[in-house]
Amino acid sequence: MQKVAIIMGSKSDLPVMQDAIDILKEFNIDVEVDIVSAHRTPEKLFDFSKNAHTRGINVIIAGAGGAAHLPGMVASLSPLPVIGVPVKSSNSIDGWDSVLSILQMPGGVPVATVALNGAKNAGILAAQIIGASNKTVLNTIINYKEGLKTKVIESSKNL
Ligand code: RP5
Repeated sequence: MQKVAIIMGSKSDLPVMQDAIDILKEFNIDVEVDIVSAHRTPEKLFDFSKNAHTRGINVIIAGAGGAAHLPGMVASLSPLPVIGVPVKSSNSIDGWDSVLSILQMPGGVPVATVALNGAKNAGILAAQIIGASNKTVLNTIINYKEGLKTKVIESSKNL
């Protein structure tokens, strides 16, 4: 069973990160959810990042706000693909701080950064990464995209 770990810097990120949990559950992909703070629990961050791939995790989604170091630090320690979700949090000036903290990674340490509060897309991207080597998940994504197309076509009929 393929598994995605969804971590966030604070419980206050959960309302945003819930979108990633929901879409992955809709896709029948196993998720594990935890709070891991780069600044407040650095030892937990280290343990999580060093061991995630040995525990059957395939993709990591990491969300944080403000001085959002969590996704980048996880990516520096883990061999797994890391998707970063910039969160517009209470300590974020306008969201740009979170976006740029996650986006502007140095060469060699990629973080696939989604839009501000874009946890749903993070979940879909995680599923697509798994779907590249899993036919069942790939078919789920194909059906999901067909559904998006159908919705647009239907909505244009009702104008
Ligand atoms: C970040 O600080 C967290 O990811 C969160 O987005 C933000 C605020 O955290 P709390 O003060 O609400 O715990 O590290």
